[in-house]
Amino acid sequence: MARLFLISNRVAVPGAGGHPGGLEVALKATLRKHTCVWLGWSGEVNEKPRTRTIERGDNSYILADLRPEDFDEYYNGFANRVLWPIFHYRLDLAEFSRRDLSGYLRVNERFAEELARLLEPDDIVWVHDYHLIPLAKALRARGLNNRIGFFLHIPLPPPEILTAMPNHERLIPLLGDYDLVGFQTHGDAANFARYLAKELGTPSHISLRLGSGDRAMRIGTFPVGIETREFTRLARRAVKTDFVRRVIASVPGLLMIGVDRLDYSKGIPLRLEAYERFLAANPQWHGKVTYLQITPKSRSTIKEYSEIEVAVNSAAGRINGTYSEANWAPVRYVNRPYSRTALSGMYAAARVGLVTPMRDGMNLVAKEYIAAQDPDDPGVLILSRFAGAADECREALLVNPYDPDAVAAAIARAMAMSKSERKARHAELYAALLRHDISKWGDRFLKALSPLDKKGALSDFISPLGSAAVTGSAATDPERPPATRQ
Ligand code: GDG
Repeated sequence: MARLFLISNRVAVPGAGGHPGGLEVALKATLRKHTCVWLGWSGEVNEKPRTRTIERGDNSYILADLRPEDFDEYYNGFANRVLWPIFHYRLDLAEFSRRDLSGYLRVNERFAEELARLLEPDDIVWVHDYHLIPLAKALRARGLNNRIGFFLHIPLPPPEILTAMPNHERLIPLLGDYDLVGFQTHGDAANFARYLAKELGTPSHISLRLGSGDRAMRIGTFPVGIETREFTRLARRAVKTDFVRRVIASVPGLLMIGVDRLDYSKGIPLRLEAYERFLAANPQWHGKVTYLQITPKSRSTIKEYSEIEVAVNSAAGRINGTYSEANWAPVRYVNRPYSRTALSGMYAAARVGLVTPMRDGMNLVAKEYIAAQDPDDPGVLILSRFAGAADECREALLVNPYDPDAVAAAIARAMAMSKSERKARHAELYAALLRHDISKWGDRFLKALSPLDKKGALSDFISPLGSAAVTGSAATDPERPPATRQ
């Protein structure tokens, strides 16, 4: 029977602990349904790298160590200090001295080598995220003709930004060796098609042929979702636990919640500034609202990440210093992770969910917040229009995260919103979540990747690019705000 090979930078082995992340959540259902082999970096750095295999049920997890220079050049270097900032539209944070691709390509070769030893001709390969763009090329060079798909979890910027990336002309066209390249939103997919049209002169068409030979690379849109109903059930149980009851009892008035990895893309400093402006403009809410920001640290060895840590600490301290009373602090800033159950209960207890990334591929926290709400008395989601989730969550209060006054106004509006409006918005949001439930996500991608799928049978999955993608017309403009009632 064909196996499914999942390849990503990090591998989440069940029961092994580790940092929470969107990828783990996204792949859960796929791992349950298929016989999978999940290969990636073990998280360990060794002069003499080892490769270990762990078996869990029907699935195998292959964990490869990195050499110190690989860690430095591939992970800390090209992936996190060039690709991550530029794909999140932050040319100002990209380290152009890290332009050297060699370490990045070397690790991709290493993963390809491990895979080539294991793959049977009918196995399917599904590669995840920006760390592994060249993997298909490295596999094809070893003579492998398996179906290979790629999914980008983070945004893809327009060619005007992407072409400022060092070595983009060597890297981005390598996606042409995949059979299917998937994105979170139509905007990201349209950006890719525009890049190909501009840089390679490829006709912008739903089925693109890149490189030589007869392999057709296709582009599709596959918005990542969550296990909606399961998360709703989890939250319903969690609000009754002692832990969540104690959190609720300790908060005077209403709770507002933010949950993000400590990452500059998530917009935490400007979000705090918006809250500060809300407090300044709305003294009637003093003592009656508490903002709980849960922020597990990530990538703390990178300078930009330690800088953001300092900025967030100082903003939270400043707000509390200015507005706290003996019996109330406006901000609770927590730097540690919580269990998924505890998180779901805290989402459920919060009247407002504040999700304001400057740019985000999708953002699962927004979806989890919606799923956790009690439909008879739901909270309000404030969501950045620059999160992929904004395409689906049109009944959230959509905000521009660069404009703290607008976010402050949205907080005031959310706090005062009538129950009937909250219920109406929540019902629409919940229906949108079910339409893109994660239980269907892996199936949709794998069906589109399957060799049985003839060209034209893919219309469900393929973004409506057409020639509009080349001209950047309003029909595919990624910046075009979705319709909203706000
Ligand atoms: C990438 C893309 C895309 C967070 N803190 C804790 C915790 N989390 C969980 C959340 C959520 C996940 O981590 C974070 O997912 P996001 O989607 O918000 O963000 P990234 O990690 O940046 O993920 C993103 C995603 O991939 C999937 O495609 O949506 O745009 O950047 O599930 O709940 N989980 C636990 N404790 C915490 O303290 N247990």
